Amino acid sequence: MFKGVLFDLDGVIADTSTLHFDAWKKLVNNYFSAKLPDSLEEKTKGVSRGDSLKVILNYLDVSVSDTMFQRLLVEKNQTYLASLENLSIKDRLPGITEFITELKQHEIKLALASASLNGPAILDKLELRDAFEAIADPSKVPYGKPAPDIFIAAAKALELNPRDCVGIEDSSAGITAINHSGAYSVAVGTHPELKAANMLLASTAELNLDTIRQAYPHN
Ligand code: G16
Ligand code: MG
Repeated sequence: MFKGVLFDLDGVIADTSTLHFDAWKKLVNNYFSAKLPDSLEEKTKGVSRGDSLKVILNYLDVSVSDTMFQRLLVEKNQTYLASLENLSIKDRLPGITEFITELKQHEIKLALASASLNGPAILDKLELRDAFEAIADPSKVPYGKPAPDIFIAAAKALELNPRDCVGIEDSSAGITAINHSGAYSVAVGTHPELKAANMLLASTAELNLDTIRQAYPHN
């Protein structure tokens, strides 16, 4: 049986992933009078703020000065934070409250493995901060997702080997990261690239201890 669960945040715990892309779309409209295709959303999911901006500038085929790059990051975050203003317990994704309760009842430890620098503030708004034994700091790991660093850091913060942990993700970058960390990967969503996960669930509503326990290979 696994001893820890390493949670992604946006798109797994909180209904915030479209808010990120909405903020990018607004930024690109304001600064470049351009529209981003929906297909770009998957390429920015789970990817750090700076790496997401690189993906977007590459798509637009524009280069900007370092000063402008920083300004764009600040402005995107301001838009994103404004959209979080009314975030509350109601924005926990379906099944998350029940799943976390089940994990706690079985004394399974929880860690956050999000790329978001806003992770702790979002957990506060969702009233979930106390449920987590550890929050891995994305600013302290050398490489972001799809590198495994944040999942390795999250397992370490729980004093566990990644092999004894399950990682849960909604992005293909995140599934690659979990797979390379050594943890057992569970994807939630329907994007074809999520098929690289050890277990694929259509949505967070399907997360439950028994389903994962039965498939987990190191029992
Ligand atoms: C999230 C989102 C990404 C976002 C990243 C950084 O990752 O999926 O779209 O770019 O965090 O967020 P912030 O700008 O708030 O630091 P995750 O890992 O929680 O899915
Ligand atoms: Mg995510």
